Amino acid sequence: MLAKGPTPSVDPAIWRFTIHDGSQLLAQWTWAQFETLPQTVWRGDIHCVTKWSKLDTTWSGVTIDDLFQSAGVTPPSAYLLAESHDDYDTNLPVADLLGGKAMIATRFAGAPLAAEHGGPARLLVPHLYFWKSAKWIKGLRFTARDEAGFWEQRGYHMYGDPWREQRYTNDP
Ligand SMILES: Nc1nc2c(c(=O)[nH]1)N[C@H]1C(S)=C(S)[C@@H](COP(=O)(O)O)O[C@H]1N2
Ligand SMILES: [Mo]
Repeated sequence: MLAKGPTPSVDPAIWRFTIHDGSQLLAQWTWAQFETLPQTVWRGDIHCVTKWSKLDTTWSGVTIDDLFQSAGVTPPSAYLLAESHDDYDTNLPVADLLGGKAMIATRFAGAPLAAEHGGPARLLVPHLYFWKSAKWIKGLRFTARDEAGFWEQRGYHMYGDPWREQRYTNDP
């Protein structure tokens, strides 16, 4: 799929990253605070839902484990929505973001993440289809149930496992 809309420009001076449980704010960081969090490098392949894969990419940023740990957040539910500055969102099981499987990426191939690819910060969940990797991310919101995000409300799969080719809502 294409981008939902034009590339938003997100100024690090006013950038905030938040974690909510429903409407309740659990934690927030400014860009300067976020940059002091532990940095992890991830190298591997990513898969778009349409056809392409990009092999051997290198990203760095903050793992969701480190993010929750630095905020003292224990997940209050099993699902969340990743929310973005272009009003995009996408749903994920919390378990799929833990154990080093996902990060808030701020660098690609060693350079600051380009705005076109979600800079200054995007979610990276490489084991799921790439629409789950929300660009221009502004926060994570725990939800009591698995709530459909932007593409999931428009016919795409709630989970999106590329190995099982879970593209559309009713794909097994
Ligand atoms: N905020 C936001 N994130 C998004 C999208 C979007 O439209 N808005 N598109 C998704 C889709 S469909 C894909 S394939 C990837 C594309 O990432 P790329 O532009 O870095 O290749 O971003 C995903 N994340
Ligand atoms: Mo896509």
